[in-house]
Parts: sequence; structure tokens; C-alpha cells
Amino acid sequence: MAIQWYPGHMHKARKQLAEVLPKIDVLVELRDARIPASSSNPNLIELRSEKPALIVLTKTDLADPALTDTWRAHFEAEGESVLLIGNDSRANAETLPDRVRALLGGRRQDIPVTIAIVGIPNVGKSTLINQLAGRQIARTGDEPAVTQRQQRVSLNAGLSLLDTPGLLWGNIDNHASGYRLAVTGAIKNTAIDHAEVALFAIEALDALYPGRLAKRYNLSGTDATGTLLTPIETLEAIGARRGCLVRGGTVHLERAATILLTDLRSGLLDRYTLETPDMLEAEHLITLERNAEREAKKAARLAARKTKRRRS
Ligand SMILES: Nc1nc2c(ncn2[C@@H]2O[C@H](COP(=O)(O)OP(=O)(O)OP(=O)(O)O)[C@@H](O)[C@H]2O)c(=O)[nH]1
Ligand SMILES: [Mg+2]
Repeated sequence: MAIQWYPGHMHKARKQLAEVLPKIDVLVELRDARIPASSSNPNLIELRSEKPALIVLTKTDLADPALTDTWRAHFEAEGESVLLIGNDSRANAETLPDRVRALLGGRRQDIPVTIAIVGIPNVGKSTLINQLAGRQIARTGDEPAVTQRQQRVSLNAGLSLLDTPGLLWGNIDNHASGYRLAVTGAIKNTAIDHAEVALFAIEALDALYPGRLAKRYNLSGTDATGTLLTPIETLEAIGARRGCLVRGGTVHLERAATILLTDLRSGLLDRYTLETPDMLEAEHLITLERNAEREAKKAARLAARKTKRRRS
């Protein structure tokens, strides 16, 4: 099932962002380095239009360094300016004011600059603002939708920063992107089926980082006949190892899934990136095909209804 989470406050926040946009000099869009394409909000690309923008890949300390390089090169080849920030490289954030002024053609230091910090929920917007402000001015937290309204913060260097609520979009039509957003913690826990998301994560990790789950949870990785475990068997094996058993010895899948997702989000499963530019290109074609099929079915239904009406 496709994952969707677009609560009322996000719809309102999107409208409010559009309203303040004329007063913004530069948009700084934060994307999660573990899912650099899936965390790119199409609504922001639309809103941005011709406005100068800087892409910040955050949480690089949790992402696969080789794939972070690949994605940086990919975005730069598309003409974007990219900055990498992680808990292992927070000093990079200090270069943000200069990067922004460079985007404005080297605007003089004494002319004020207003920057909107935007991006998906839980990507690290408020954390970045606190770092640049040098004090805890914006509320942060390890769950999505901590910030629910805009907050303006003025810095000494003539910079004004706007913290904004995390934004998703109404129709996440690449289903894999929806799951990746859920795995990495951008979707509220109550809006997802943990077992379903964990099964997606297992399949993705097995494809990109074979053997990692077996190593972390001390699993053999194969069944008695030597056949590789399926995702559901892997989840059951993780649950059995972690004592998620219910009466009769069956595994409580939801509990096993929650353990796996918590480990994945906190970096206990080592650094990973869940997508490559090639994967996204292939998925884009699948999405286009699915959308075309849906439109064709809709058109056929409408035509059939018209014919029926004409006959009666
Ligand atoms: N590992 C890691 N964690 C980070 C990084 N940046 C932020 N975090 C953590 O990510 C969580 C979310 O950070 P916030 O700054 O609240 O995220 P936000 O984008 O403002 O989230 P919303 O307001 O909900 O949209 C917090 O637990 C932060 O400590 C980073 O670079 N690396
Ligand atoms: Mg915030």
C-alpha cells in the first residue's frame, strides 16, 4: 500500500511558505543524505521557481559515504549547489552564510540576507538553525512535525533565518520513496504499518548491503536447506533473537519491526543509503507507467458510463 502523510498543518505551512517567499533571498533545502531523491519535495521545487537555492544533504554521518559522493556529483551535474552536513562534520554548517552570499553574486556583507530553511520533517532544519544561532532557539526532537509554525531568527552577520515546519506532499506517487521516507523517520509512526515498512527495509538492505542484517542480529541468513531467508523470515528471525515472542512461540512482527526501524534510524545498522540515481530513474519510469495505466482506466470508465447513459 502507498504511504501518505499530509496532515492539515503541512497544507497550511505550505501556503504560508508561498506567502513569505517574495521576501526570501535564498531557499536552503535540506534533504536526508540517506534518501537524497526521495527527500526532495516536488512542491518545493515548484515553489522555488527561479529563486537561488542551496541543497544541504543532512545526516551524512548516517549515510553511505560513497553514495553521498555519488549524489553530490549527480546534483552538481544538474547545476545545483550542494553542502554536506552531518554530526561528524557540523563545522561545514559554518560555511553556509558564505555559500548563500556566493549564490547572490557575492552580495556585500552589510546588505541583509533572508534565508528560508525548508525540507521534509525530521531532516534537521531546527538543529541547523540552532547551530548557526549558537543557542537553542528552535525546538528540535527525534520525531517528525516538531516545528509546526514558522520562526524567524536573526543572526549577527546580517542574516535572517526562517525555520519552517517539515513539509511532505499530498501524493507520494513513487511508492518506494514513501517507504524510504518512513524507514528514515520522516513519517509519523502512527501513520505507518511498522511491519510493512520493516519488510521494505529488509529487502532494500539485502539488495544494497547483503549480509548486514545477519551480522547485526547474529542470524545465519539462510534456512535449513541453505536457501536465503525471505524478508518475512528475516523479520521473524530478528524478532526471535530479540525475544519478541507471543504465546505459542510465534513472533510479534510489529514489535520486531519497531526494533529494526529504531536500530536503522539511530545508525546501529551502520551507515546506509537507500537509493542510487539509477534506481530512481528506473522507479520514475514505473511511476509514469502506473499513472498512465490509471488514467487509461479512468478514461475507459468514463467512456463506459457515457455509453450506458446514452443507451438508457
Ligand atoms: N545523526 C544525525 N542526527 C541529526 C542531524 N541533524 C539533526 N539530527 C537529529 O534529527 C532529529 C530531528 O532534528 P530537527 O532539527 O528537530 O529536525 P526538523 O527538520 O526541524 O524537524 P521538524 O521540525 O519535525 O520538521 C533530532 O533528533 C536531531 O538531533 C545530523 O546531521 N545527524
Ligand atoms: Mg523543526
